[in-house]
Amino acid sequence: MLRLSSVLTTAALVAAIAPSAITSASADHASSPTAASPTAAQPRRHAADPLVIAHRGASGYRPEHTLAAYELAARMGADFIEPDLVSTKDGVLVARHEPEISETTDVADRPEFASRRTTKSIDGRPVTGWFTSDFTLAELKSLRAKERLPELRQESTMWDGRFEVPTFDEVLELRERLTKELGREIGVYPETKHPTFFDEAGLDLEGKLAEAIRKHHLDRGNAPIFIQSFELSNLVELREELDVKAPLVFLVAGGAPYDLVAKGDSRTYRDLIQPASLVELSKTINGIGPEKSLVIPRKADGSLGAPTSLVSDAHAAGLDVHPWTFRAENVFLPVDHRSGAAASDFGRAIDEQVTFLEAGIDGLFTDQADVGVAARAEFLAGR
Ligand SMILES: [Ca+2]
Ligand SMILES: [Ca+2]
Repeated sequence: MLRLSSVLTTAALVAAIAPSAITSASADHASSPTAASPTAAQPRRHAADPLVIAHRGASGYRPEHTLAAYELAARMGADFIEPDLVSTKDGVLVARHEPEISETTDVADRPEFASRRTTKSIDGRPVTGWFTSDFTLAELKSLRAKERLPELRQESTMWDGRFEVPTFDEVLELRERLTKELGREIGVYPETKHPTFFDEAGLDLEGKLAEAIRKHHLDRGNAPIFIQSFELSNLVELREELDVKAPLVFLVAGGAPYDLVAKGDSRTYRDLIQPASLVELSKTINGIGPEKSLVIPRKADGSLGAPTSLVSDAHAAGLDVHPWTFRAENVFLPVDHRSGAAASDFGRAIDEQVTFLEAGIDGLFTDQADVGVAARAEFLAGR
């Protein structure tokens, strides 16, 4: 049966959650009008221990978005593995951080693909390189992954040239195998990358994603999955048009979602995380994934500051908060958490993460799953 909401265009639905449409900003999710909406998100599954989400796999130790990186993260104790999803030319979802793949594969060294180098506009910016949308799956499978940050993560370069670009299906099969073997649920946290770019290329991500998670029995509100996006329209599309039941997470950074920019909608991420907007968003989404400085900013001197109201604002709207990205190397840490002389040396990352966990976050994205697991254990022991 066609749902009433599905006859609305995505644009109309996104417009419907404009701040001007908000009539109630009640902090009490259970009694707010949003809770009665047929499209309201499920009550927040709180009280559970915070989640350790392996950002691009154990990407601090292995080339990112490889089955080896995901598997190592699960064995280190991560609850979720995080594939970023892009499309091949023949419409297969594969795991890469960007459509452009010269940073994370050996494509630039392959003479047979030299002529594929080109420039495309991604989110309004020109990008030059090789794009998954110009390669069939068979062609992509002939490439090998490499470490994205070789100077910072020299040990990981030992694995260059050894792993394929995995399909989303292969990631979901790995999840099932590891769940059985480890005797605990390994969740999957797929991100749709640049949905507007792929729509314009005629390679829709959302239908394929919905199909894959249904095939793998993950399209339930309580399934071990979160679907994330920096764009808003495609989350609305997943919920309203594709009737996806799996939890949805809206990623938040600086600037503005590109789907809104492309439509001439002037709202920024900052507008969208105001308390009233979060309540309205909770009709569609189950959580937010903010850049971590939106939860605890750094002071002018680069040291860690005091928490903002974002966690309590999101919790008041019934939304989980999963900030990113926690990395152990000094170069990524607040200056008062650094240790050792080199940018690549590990600093006091456990302390940083415990401080964020004490601020009430519901999970964290980390490149070093073992560090996240240690921080969570310390936090839980002290709670
Ligand atoms: Ca991601
Ligand atoms: Ca789409």
